[in-house]
Amino acid sequence: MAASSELDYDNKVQIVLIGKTQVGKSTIGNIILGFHAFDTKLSAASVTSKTECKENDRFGKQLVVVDTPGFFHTELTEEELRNEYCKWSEHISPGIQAIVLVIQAERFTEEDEKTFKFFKTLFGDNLKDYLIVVFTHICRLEDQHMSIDQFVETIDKSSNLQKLICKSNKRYIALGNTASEEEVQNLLGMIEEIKEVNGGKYYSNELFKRAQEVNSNSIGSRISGICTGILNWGSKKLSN
Ligand SMILES: Nc1nc2c(ncn2[C@@H]2O[C@H](COP(=O)(O)OP(=O)(O)O)[C@@H](O)[C@H]2O)c(=O)[nH]1
Ligand SMILES: [Mg+2]
Repeated sequence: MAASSELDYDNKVQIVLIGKTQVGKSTIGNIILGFHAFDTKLSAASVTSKTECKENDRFGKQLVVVDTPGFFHTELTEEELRNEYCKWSEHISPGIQAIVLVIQAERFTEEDEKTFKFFKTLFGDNLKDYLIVVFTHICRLEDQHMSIDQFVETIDKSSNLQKLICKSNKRYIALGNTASEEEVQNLLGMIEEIKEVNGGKYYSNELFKRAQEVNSNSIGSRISGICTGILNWGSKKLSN
């Protein structure tokens, strides 16, 4: 486990990569770390099936990156994925400084909306304070002479993604698989801004645990609502 104390907060950059399968999460992880840390492949199935943590000293910082399996993983159920995502906190303590949501710059589908909603619920309300959206496959935008700002403007205002982007202070960046060191440093600069705004506070294992408790309470209350409904229906039947 990559343990951190208050003392090395400034020197460390600890992040988790999240997003759908095949959008380029592992590729971004490799670009940030500067070596082939995670397997990447164009494949019908997801290549990454386990949450993995790798690190490297670069740009005068100790970079720690957690890569996760993609949402809509072809072989894992939503429940198995949820459990796998929860493992980031086994790799990093006391927390992460940024949550990087990797998205392909393309037209968004219902599947994408479901993905963004899943992550909003998984990380809870605090997600917005630590979120950076990284758009990949930007050659498509370049082909159409479109800037990343113009692309973000086209995203539906009522979508989960647009709401997340607005709430996170519009922290987004375009980073393709051919990104230069300078572009990686721009991303690291964004993480430094998050660190400053959050005043030395991590998205901690504790915050994550609390978000899971809220999730299980809301699932619990939904189940208890269904049970109450069934009981009410049964007692009405009996009294008729
Ligand atoms: N054209 C293009 N291909 C990319 C980009 N990022 C990743 N890829 C390719 O997409 C495939 C899946 O990438 P990977 O990083 O394994 O996706 P993951 O499932 O999200 O981890 C690989 O063949 C990558 O080389 C990008 O920005 N542009
Ligand atoms: Mg991967």
